[in-house]
Amino acid sequence: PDVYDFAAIQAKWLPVWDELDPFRAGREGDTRPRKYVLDMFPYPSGDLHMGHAEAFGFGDIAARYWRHQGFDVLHPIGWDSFGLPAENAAIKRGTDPRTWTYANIEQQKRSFRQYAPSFDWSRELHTSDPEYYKWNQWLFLKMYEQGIAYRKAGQVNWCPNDQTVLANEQVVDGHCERCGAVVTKKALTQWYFRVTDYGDRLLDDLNQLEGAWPSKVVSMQRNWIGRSSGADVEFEIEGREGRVPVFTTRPDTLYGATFMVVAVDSDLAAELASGASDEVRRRFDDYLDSVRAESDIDRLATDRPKSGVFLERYAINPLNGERLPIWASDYVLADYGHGAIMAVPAHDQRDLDFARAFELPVRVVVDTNAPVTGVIPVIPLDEDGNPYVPDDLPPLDPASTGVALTGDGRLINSGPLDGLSKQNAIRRAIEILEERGTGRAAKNFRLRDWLISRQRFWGTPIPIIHCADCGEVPVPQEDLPVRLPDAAGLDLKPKGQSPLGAAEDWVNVACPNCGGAAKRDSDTMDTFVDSSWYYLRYLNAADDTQAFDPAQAEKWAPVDQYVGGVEHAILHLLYARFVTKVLFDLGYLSFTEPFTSLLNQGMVLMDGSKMSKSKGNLVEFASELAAHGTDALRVTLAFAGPPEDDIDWADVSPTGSAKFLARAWRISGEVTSNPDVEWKSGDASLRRITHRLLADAPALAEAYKFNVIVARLMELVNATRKAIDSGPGAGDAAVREAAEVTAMILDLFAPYTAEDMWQRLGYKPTVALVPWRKADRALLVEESVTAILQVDGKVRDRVEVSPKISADELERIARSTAGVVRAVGDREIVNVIVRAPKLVNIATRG
Ligand code: ANZ
Ligand code: ZN
Repeated sequence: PDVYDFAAIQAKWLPVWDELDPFRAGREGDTRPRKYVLDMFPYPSGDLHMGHAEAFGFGDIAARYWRHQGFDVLHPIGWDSFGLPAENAAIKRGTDPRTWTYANIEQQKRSFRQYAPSFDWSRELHTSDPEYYKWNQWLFLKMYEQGIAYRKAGQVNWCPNDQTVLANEQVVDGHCERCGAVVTKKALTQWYFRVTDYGDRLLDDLNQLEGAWPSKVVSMQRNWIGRSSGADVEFEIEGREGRVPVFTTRPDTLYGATFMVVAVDSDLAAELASGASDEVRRRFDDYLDSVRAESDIDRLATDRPKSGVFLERYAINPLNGERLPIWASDYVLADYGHGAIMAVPAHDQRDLDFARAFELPVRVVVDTNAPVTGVIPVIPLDEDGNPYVPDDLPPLDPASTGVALTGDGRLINSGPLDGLSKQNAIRRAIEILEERGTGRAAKNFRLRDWLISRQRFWGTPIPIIHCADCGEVPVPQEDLPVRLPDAAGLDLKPKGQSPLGAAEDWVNVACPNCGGAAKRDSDTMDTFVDSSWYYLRYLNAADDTQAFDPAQAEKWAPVDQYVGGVEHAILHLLYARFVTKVLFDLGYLSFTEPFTSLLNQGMVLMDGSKMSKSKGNLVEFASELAAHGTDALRVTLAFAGPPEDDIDWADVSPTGSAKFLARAWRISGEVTSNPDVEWKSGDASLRRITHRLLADAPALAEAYKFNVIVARLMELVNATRKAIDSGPGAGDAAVREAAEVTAMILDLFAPYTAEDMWQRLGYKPTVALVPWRKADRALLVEESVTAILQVDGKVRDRVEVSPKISADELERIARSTAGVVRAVGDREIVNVIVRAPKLVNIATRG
């Protein structure tokens, strides 16, 4: 008998595909239109897991789909192979991170081979190869030339466990993203990329991605960039030269400022404290020590008691000349805005909490009880929860209620601003500040510059040489790559300084500028630099003369379909977007967004929770692959639900998928008609099912409704079975047509089975390149009939309806048509006769 043996089929076709090399993109003379389909490249931390199987399965569906649509599809693969896990594993095992990394890559490659994504393997890359990271260094130096890469001293996030700095993005709720340790602050000189210069563009260009990226990702990016608008206001400080700017979103409340707060860990605070009395200085130093250990999240939390030290100094309000006492506190952050604020306790909750804690004055300047045109006033509640009547009420008193008035209202106690609404007062205040030269409109970003230096071994060396005489000297282009030294003999254990600093032969060099003794920068780059532009390297991965070829980028990029996990919703995507804009500005690219559309796949769960070794609920990719085969695994993942949803492995059935595949495959062996059979002679009802799928699948695929396509394939296979067993039989043209279409569409999900079916149907490989069959329009039209609608025997209207319409439905439609409604008027309906689908007659009286 005809037995479906997935292992035999896999073994049969792999070498054939190797031979045919059908997925190589961009061949000389290929005139097909192009698509670039990319999966986020894997990190080689072990073998592939079910998450990879899912994500790469979806990416491959897209790649195969576009090939059937006649596109030359670029679908490359590589490895994101630098990073901490390799280094930590190496430390644990006492080996070279290289050994561990490349062994894992080999393992993953073997698994990918079985899993058969339609990759163009000729473009394989590893970011830890000098051939790749050379171009990270090139990119760094380009940015250095532009002033986009720069070094500065500052308080940085420090992971005491990994003994390395972290970008803000890598601190999650005050903890290290990788190891979970509580992140502290440390004063260090580090390298940064000036992402903040791109804040507006990173934000505004998100509009282009609306609808093509998951809306959740777009809004996460928006929040992360966090643009706020307001004003910079400059304050003089008594007994001090120069003016101090503060950033405020509420310049309208300037008359309500009653004190100033400087970040306790800012330079200004240190300067002001150094001139204060011994007593104040001591209190300030103690306070600063206690604050150092806190995370920013804690510092900004609204629900903790306020703390601070009065510095015995005063600022002068530029609008009304008032003296404002200056306090140092932790609730103002040193690196946001200007690290100092004007405190308006009546209208800002944190300022109010502080004022109440230290008995500072509270002055209301916006009467939020006064109605503002066009704005529905929020009706305030009294202590018993009853609404105040918002008429002729005095403004509320935040000093006693403890609740700041943040809403809209009319300005009071504010000289030239009195009577204005909040928005108008903001505008007017900025005008006044600008007239007097003591402030201006300003905006601020939550986004910080990207801290890119790491004190670890397994990354791209920063191509800078430090010379006592010449300062920072870029490594000349012809000396790139700056290769990593051998790990042997180096102590990779984290100790706060880069292990590279101890590689004497490596670190000591002649200054390229003056020839004197100099040292290499011993830090390595954040691995997010590697992944910020890798999509361009695939275009000519073997080129050793340039990072990427702008002409190839013009042809292929940006990426048409990007697939990957939502865990990269902020960091990776933001950095790739940033670097793309930098390369655009440098003239290398003609587009500014790297990924035109994005699919975030869900997670593979087990019994509703994340799989992990420690929970003992790990479903291993390798064992599932061995048990069910590639095709059943891929069909199972695609059929489980919409790709964005999580898949619970306890709820799915790879055996069910295997049965479906066997059914489809058996049909291909039963077809008795020849390939040149006249389609039109086939059974019309089976043909209709086939052609509806051909017509619907493209829109379904492009909307990522892969599970629906699988369901429709199952329906088609069942209908074909029926046609063979109890219909026109295996020799009918429609049976052959259905089997061929099944094979072609099944290629998206089950490439081995599809290929074998294709051969059994009498064709040569490969089914992957078979053009999508055109749906026959004539088989698609839902036939319709014209129903005649009569009132008292006269034809009053006509409607097009389905031949299968029910009497009730037809009556409902008839009663609502314009012609019938008009004819009935206000007469009483006494009788309705329905002859579906052709006729309705309504009898009236009155
Ligand atoms: C006066 C004021 C009055 C403010 C008022 C708010 C309400 P976002 O929207 O997050 O940008 N601020 C400015 N710099 C700060 C810093 N380094 N640390 C902590 N807070 C800081 O917030 C801007 C507002 O946060 C600014 O506007 C400032 O307080 C405060 F009724 O100025 B505002
Ligand atoms: Zn020098």
